[in-house]
Amino acid sequence: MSERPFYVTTPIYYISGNPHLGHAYTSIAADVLTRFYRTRGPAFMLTGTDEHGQKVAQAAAAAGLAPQAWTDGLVGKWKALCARYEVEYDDFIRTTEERHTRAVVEVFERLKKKGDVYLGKYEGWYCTNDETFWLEAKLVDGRCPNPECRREVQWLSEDNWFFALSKYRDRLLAYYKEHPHWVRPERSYNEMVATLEGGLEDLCISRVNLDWGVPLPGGGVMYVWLDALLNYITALEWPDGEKFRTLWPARVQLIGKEIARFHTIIWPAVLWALDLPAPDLIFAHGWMTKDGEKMSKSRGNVMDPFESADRFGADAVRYFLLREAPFGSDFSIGDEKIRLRHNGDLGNDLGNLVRRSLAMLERYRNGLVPQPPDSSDIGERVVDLGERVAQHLMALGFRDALEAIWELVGALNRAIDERKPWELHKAERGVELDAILYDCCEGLRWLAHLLAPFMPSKAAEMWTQLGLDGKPAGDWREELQWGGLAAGTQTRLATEPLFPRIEPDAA
Ligand code: ME8
Repeated sequence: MSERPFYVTTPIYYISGNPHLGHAYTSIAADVLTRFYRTRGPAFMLTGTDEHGQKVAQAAAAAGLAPQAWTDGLVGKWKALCARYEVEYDDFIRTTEERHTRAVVEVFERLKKKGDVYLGKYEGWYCTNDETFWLEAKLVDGRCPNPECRREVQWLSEDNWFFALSKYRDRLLAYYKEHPHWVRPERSYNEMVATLEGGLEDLCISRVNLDWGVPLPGGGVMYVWLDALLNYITALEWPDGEKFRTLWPARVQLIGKEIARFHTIIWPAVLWALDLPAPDLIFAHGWMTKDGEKMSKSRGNVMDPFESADRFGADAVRYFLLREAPFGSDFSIGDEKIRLRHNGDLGNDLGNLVRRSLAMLERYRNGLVPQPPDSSDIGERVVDLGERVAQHLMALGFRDALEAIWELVGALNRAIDERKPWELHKAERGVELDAILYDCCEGLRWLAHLLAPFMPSKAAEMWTQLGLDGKPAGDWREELQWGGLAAGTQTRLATEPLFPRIEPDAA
């Protein structure tokens, strides 16, 4: 491919506690995209942990630990979350690593040299939970104006460094107008344009009275948000690294919608101040809600992602998260919802299809894939399915992609119900029996390819049951040609169903 490699990032998560399912959501979405793009060429996924700032320092202090000891103790859990959900990142950056802190200081020096950073006095409020500076006029009833937070804020009167953000306002507005798709979904785009039209203040970028952060020449530490945003380039060894040269600008940066302002106003301005291009696309996805509220640690309504994976299987949770709602929308989640989709879409539709297709093949043809029929209705109907699913994925339409894949699941199940292979067998109509059996197996091969980014383990199991070596891989544009499954392939139906039924919680 002539295009540059696909580079996707997730936010780096605050290491102020254990991960919850909301954190898994973004990382899984990034992994699905990366796995898809890897079928077509080189791809690189970055994730990591945001380890500085007051919020992390307070969590460490509450646990009676020094911040570094606290983050060292927790980072394994965050990596384990990725492992549990088979999120195969290419790099995991911690903002306490030297490769990062060194580059952060370099950014500061360059911005200063350029005249985009100046010394001033910050007199105003600070919300530790959101790690955000708020001017007096913005507060709501004297509290953090973020409706999701509304916590008490802290008064700051500090001599700090400022970034000349206001200088970039016109360029930002022009960029938004010229690139109407660079921030998605549209709701976020419109909100950010409105923010820009309302005017921009310069941004305080240091904390002179804190010591948990990247130390700046002359004292104080870098403001945690600027420190954090820079991870997307420090991990690539900006300024001179080969990775940086080949991967930047990122093709997609995934974030939750609550951090859109940092990523779509501050971040591009900082990049421009460094003479770097903005990323191609920032996608601000919706929130997972529980009992009507955003799932978050501070609300105490979190789901433990390790428990969910133990109960439903990591692949089923991955499927649920991306099938339940369009990526830009909020959606509510709960065990019962996951269970119903598991038993329905996965168990009844997909799992049963695998089982009955391969069981009939075993019974009537000793498990050997027959000759492909001269023509296949199903093959003709799905001829462009791979391309359609690819297009949905490129537009981050995960749900649309899965719905398109389920057209094939449905078509195969209906074909079995209508053509009744058991009757064909009884009536010794071998040619017709071979035709439906072949279509089912070939359809399963397609499904394994199409589902591999979403459910890597289950897709690999389907592949093995089909008697194929390795795992489903390769460019769909080549692999998804109807008739690709070789006649004579010895299939191996597993004894266990692919998605064993899960009973309701006894509680
Ligand atoms: O904001 N639904 O870190 P964070 C969907 N360190 N996604 C959710 C979610 C939910 N209920 N809860 C969390 C920070 N997320 C900063 C980011 S980046 C330079 C610095 C996901 O630990 C979602 O991706 O608060 C959200 O943006 C992120 O976790 C916030 O993680």
